[in-house]
Amino acid sequence: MSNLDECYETVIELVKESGQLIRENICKQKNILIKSCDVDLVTETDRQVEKLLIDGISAKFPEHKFIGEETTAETNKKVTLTDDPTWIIDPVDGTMNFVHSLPHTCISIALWIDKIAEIGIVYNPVLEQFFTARKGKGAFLNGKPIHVSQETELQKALIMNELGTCRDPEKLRITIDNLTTLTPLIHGTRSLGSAALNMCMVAMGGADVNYEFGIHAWDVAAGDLIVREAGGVCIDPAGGNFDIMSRRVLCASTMPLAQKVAKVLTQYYPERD
Ligand code: LIP
Repeated sequence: MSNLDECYETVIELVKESGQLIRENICKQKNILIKSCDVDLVTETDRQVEKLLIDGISAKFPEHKFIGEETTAETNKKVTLTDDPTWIIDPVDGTMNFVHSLPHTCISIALWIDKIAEIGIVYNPVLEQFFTARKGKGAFLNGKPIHVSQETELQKALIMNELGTCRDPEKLRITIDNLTTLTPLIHGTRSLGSAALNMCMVAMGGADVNYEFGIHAWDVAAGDLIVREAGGVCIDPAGGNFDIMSRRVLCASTMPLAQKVAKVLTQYYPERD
């Protein structure tokens, strides 16, 4: 078994174990803490899941590095992605949904080596949606291959997007302006409240585009690989190359459709991770 195979087998078991924590707690009373603003929340479960994943991986791969949403928030450390094997973790993506017991919430974890995505996993343990991808080996939902739609036309596109956590007036204005601009041009917009799940909807062909300004590396690190291994594309919302640290993402079923969306978007540039 290669080292990557061992990494994959190990993280699959840890994600399944972590999913149990989310399933057991989503309908319980929660101890909710506020982070950067009063809609940027964290719960004990977020922290427990992240600790379970980091402790489990470190036990087998002590030299591996981690970028975790909650560890980053607690230590207030600047996020740095090196060439080292690095696990990029959002322990509960869709925390607001989890707080409200809305079952669109997931664990998102990816392994990047030399700044290249090798493993991507997004698991919604409430609805039992287990999305997986390994570089060059395709993308799967519950073990079955998934593929993006073949949509290239804006007017036939279903687009995932989010208002996001940030309540910065300029960001809100741009977000709403973009929805106002896009809505007459497309089939419609949808929001699951989780960037990782939004990206997986594109990967499985249930939506044609997902874009968002203000997300973090941990929200998109796994979704990027899952979309690309499902035959889609992941780029910067202005049309250039995807930059995981830029806090900007646009993924789509096809490059022509991605570029058509990029052309109509008003851009927003958050402070980088
Ligand atoms: C969420 C993202 C979502 C964004 C939310 C929030 P979290 O991540 O997945 O795309 O719109 O504001 O950041 O905080 O639930 O892990």
